[in-house]
Amino acid sequence: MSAADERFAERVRALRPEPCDYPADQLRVLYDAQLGSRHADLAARWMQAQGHGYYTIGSAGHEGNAAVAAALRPTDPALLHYRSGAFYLARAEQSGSKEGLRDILLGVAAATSEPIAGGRHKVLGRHDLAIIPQTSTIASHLPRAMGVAFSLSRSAKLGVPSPWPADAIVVTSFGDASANHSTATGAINAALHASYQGLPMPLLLVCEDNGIGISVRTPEGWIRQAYGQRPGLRYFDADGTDVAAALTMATEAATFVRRNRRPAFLRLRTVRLFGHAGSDVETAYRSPAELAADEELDPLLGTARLLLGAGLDADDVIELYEDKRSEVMQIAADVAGLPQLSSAEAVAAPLRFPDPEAVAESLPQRSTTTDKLTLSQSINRALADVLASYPEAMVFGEDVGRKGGVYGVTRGLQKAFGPARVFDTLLDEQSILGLGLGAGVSGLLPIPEIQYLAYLHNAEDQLRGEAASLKFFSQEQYSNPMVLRIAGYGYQKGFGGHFHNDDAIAVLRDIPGLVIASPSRPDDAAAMLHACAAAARSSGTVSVFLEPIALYHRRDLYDDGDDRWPAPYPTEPVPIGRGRTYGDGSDLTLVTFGNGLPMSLRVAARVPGVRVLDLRWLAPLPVEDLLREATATGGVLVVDETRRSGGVSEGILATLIDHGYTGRLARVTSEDSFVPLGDASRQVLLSEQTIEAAARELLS
Ligand SMILES: Cc1ncc(C[n+]2csc(CCOP(=O)(O)OP(=O)(O)O)c2C)c(N)n1
Ligand SMILES: [Mg+2]
Repeated sequence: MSAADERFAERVRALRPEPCDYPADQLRVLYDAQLGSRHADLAARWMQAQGHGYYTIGSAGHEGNAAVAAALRPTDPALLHYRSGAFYLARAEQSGSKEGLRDILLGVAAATSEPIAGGRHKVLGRHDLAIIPQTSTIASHLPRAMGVAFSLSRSAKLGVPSPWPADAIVVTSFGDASANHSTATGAINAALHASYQGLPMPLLLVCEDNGIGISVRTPEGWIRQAYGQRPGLRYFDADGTDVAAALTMATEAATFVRRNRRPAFLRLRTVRLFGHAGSDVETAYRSPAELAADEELDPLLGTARLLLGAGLDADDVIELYEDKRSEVMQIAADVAGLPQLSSAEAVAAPLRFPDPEAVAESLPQRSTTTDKLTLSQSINRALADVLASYPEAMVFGEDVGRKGGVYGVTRGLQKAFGPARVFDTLLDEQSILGLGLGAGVSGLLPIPEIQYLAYLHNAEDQLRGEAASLKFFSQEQYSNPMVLRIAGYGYQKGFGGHFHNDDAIAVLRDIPGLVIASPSRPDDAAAMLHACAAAARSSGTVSVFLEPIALYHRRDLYDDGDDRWPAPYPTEPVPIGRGRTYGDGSDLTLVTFGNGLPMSLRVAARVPGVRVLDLRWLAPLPVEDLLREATATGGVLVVDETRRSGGVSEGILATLIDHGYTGRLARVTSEDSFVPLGDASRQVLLSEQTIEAAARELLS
């Protein structure tokens, strides 16, 4: 028995019994989850000391959150704070699982047998408990929680099967410091914005308020000040150190949300015991008096008091504590040293690109037309095909509904498919993506739009940290299929400046497993959009579909008015990761994509011996096509409209070199600059003249 355990026993003996409305049996169940969580925290530190534990952020002091689980149904989707360990155990017990404690300790041991992340992280999640794993980015799970709450009724409205019961509510928990994060405030705002318009938003927000974030105090009363009087947000306050009071309040809050399908905010007052994490020396920033005051409010003592009030004696209460300690330490000893992931392939297995056959089998019905279409018209038609073929598909974003998109790409879709499937959102990219993430885990196929590439960046974590990592942290038990359309790249004439001509795609290219489509031609664009939608549907793939704004309405290719850019709607699919070759010039290959394609085609028409490879996909790169076309001519000029540093060309050069290409090699790119307004943009964007000069030089 450790000193901490002895102190606990001493304190239990000194407690005064307290009566409550709950019977001893029910209290014992909650106490069991709380004890399990506490001892798992202690065991994690022991495991770390033995060299077999890798995570010591615990739930001690927060165990009142077991009452939140008890107030809900085990089928209510949950997205949890990292201190919601007792919630996890209470829910496991509710579902009849005996494995809750083992799950948590397997996570601490980074064991491959851990049921959700398979050793990739210590997360609270399990598919059969309806707990979607969280990442460690503060509040980043809240936009998805809002999206799941939105999708609950939307899937029913669309007649699409949902993994969640129709009367479920969504619970999400987070800390008091996290409540200030723009991701949290944005998600809560989006939930209220939807609810204000009468849309169902059954979302229970649980703020586990321990008054501190690592070492920074949350001002006393701040959570109530920030959320207590928010119109449209019912506020509940519960003492998480008294599990009976917490259960009563959490039940009231959950009932409110379930009945009214409206959001509620539950502040659960907690304390933080044992510091922020095992490595945290909290005496450096908290006084002894402060620490002692928190210890007095230990929720385990709170429950012990109630158990005494319900007729147990102190020895019983201490025995339960001791029995749980033995049980947990036995499991800790069992799991310590279990195998961890032992190859890069095993680690990255959930990140692989979709299987081409599965994609080919899931393609939407292609409509037919012999008309020549612009890029914008072709994407519009492809979206219509996807919406017509997949009842679970939804197109949404800023201005995509009534207006039909800033550039008319979604024109007519809302009219054809109704406002439940094609709709405008509020102006918040983080929430747009969060809505997509929630829809994706709810049986829907979200096709969100970000209006301009420059505006992806303020919401990018939702794509990188959340969307792209979900399969990784859940071994593909959860996936969030999504096709994210983004209008981007430069060369818009008459409308410019950096923000409407952004070409920063480095932030996309390094996201593992993310498919990046970069169509240039109208026919390719439609077939590629179909492929992305089919990959989402068949394999839960997240794709980014980059649309070159400057080519949306383009008509000419070689000469003014030649009408050679519009193309008939495609009749053949375009496989993911395959490029397209133009011409059979035998002296030089121009490797390009996006706006680089029409420029390169024009250069090829003037310079003899040149062929052009349009990569079409920036991830996965069409390596096979690239190597074939490079060796066919023995000369490569990479034509890259993005910036020289961090741009696409770096990846293409590296790929060629990695694969042993030794022929002539050069690149032309845009400058390392933001794009200025007006004619000055020509000073920094890659030009056709530059391409031609570099091509001739390589040929000479
Ligand atoms: C976006 C982000 N910034 C910083 C961190 C580092 N960090 C981890 S926990 C934490 C404090 C969170 O405090 P609070 O929300 O009150 O939760 P508590 O740990 O007190 O339960 C910080 C700053 C992070 N994980 N994510
Ligand atoms: Mg806190």
